[in-house]
Amino acid sequence: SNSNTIPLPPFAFDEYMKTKAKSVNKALDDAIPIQHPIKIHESMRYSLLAGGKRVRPVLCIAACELVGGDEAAAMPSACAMEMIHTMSLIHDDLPCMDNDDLRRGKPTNHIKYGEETAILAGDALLSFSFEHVARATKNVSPDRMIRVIGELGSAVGSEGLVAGQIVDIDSEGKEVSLSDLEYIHIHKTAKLLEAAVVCGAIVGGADDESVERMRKYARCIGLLFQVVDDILDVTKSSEELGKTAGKDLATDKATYPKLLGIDEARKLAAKLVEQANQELAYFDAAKAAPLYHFANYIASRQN
Ligand code: GRG
Repeated sequence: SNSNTIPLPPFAFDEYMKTKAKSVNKALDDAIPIQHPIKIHESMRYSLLAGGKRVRPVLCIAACELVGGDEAAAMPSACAMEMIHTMSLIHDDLPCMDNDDLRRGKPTNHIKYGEETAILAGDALLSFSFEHVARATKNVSPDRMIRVIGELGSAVGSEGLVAGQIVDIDSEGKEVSLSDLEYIHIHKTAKLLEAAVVCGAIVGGADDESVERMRKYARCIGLLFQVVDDILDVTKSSEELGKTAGKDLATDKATYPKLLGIDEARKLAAKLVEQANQELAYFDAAKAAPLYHFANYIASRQN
């Protein structure tokens, strides 16, 4: 699905991801120390430090650096993105939602700590994400900080992740159209990626045009993430099962390959990479290298 019209600028992306993820992990570890009451802080840290890819925080930092800001300015916002992402996973795994026992290769939060603690750990992570952005961000104007808080709130709430989740839950067992599917993914996945990129740009000092370009870029890669996920679901399970129809086609969950066919789904993925690249064309290519590579990384991941 890698049909970029623009050749990727040379850039050591794997190295970049590794280095940035490492400093994010350190900042997350420092942000939430174990303190009284021990149980809730342990539970928050258990899921937060369970080894995700750190896509959202690294995107936040990359957006900040693209417009001339430094890593330190973006780090509290970057951490907030991962706190919110983690809390959404904790709640998504609960028995009343997806009822999952495993996440990132480990028992889910409620399996390890019990449902009451898992719900509270999610709530505490969400609340702390805002507190952390407000208290720990240095050398960014109050005006920009207020915009960041607004972006965060709308990414999470009833026009963001929560909207995506409720529509997803309500569509279970029903016929889902392409536009329903897009709505779910835009809200469940793209909104937080968008907030990560936009908040990074804002704290980095971006002008309005740059912020909006990056917002569009983020929407494309957010949707791309899910289209690729759906394609992998089919191709992986057909390999595993040695069949033409993968597990995805056997369940009643709506996916892009199911609604469009695998070839059209691949074309859509290619189109989204191209659109993302078009938004980046506004910026200096060398400076935007991390974001070009991000789009390519999301498009071409194999699992
Ligand atoms: C936000 C208040 C509030 C409640 C939660 C449960 C819920 C509402 C929303 C569900 C959100 C959800 C689970 C979206 C899916 C997001 C997604 C694409 C997860 C996979 O992300 P990766 O691949 O995972 O970045 P890692 O483990 O690498 O971090």
